[in-house]
Amino acid sequence: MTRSQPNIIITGTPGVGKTTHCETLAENTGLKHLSVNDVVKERACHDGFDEEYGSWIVDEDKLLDAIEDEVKQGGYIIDWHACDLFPKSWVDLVVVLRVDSTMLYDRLKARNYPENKLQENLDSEIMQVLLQEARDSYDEEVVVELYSNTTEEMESNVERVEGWVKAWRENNER
Ligand code: DAT
Repeated sequence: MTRSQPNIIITGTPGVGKTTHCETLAENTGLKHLSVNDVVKERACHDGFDEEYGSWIVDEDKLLDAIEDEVKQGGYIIDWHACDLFPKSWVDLVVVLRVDSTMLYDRLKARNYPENKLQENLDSEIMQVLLQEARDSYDEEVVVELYSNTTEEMESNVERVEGWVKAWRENNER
């Protein structure tokens, strides 16, 4: 099925700036911000809450079923700290946001993350886990790595993705 609007994944370690980017992009492009976290909670796509990590245990099959009909139509910015579960055919662009570890430490500390969760996420960012996951799951030309340390970087990232959306729309006009 061809989409009349593109689907974009914005991924990266928690605290990297996914939500902030998605909200601005949604406002500027008219694409819809799909917070997977909210879907997991609101449509109960989970097997309960993991108290130790303070996060939901996601049922990926349920999640995909819950969003499939909408996402296949196109026009979504998917906001999630994983990307390998989404079928390649759903996705036109994968943006992996990156951040320096000192900056990430401060952001997660400000969110009162417990020490084990904070350390795990710092390790994950340093090891480029999400970037690798994106590169393993999607074609090279679909994956873009962008830094999100400063407001200036965020603004330039948003502009860049907006430019990409504009070009996609021009190339896919029907
Ligand atoms: P995520 O959705 O990836 O967990 P977020 O958008 O909630 O991240 O951002 C976490 C915090 O960091 C939030 O207080 C906003 C701030 N932030 C994110 N990206 C930033 C950037 N590029 N420059 C300055 N602050 C940023």
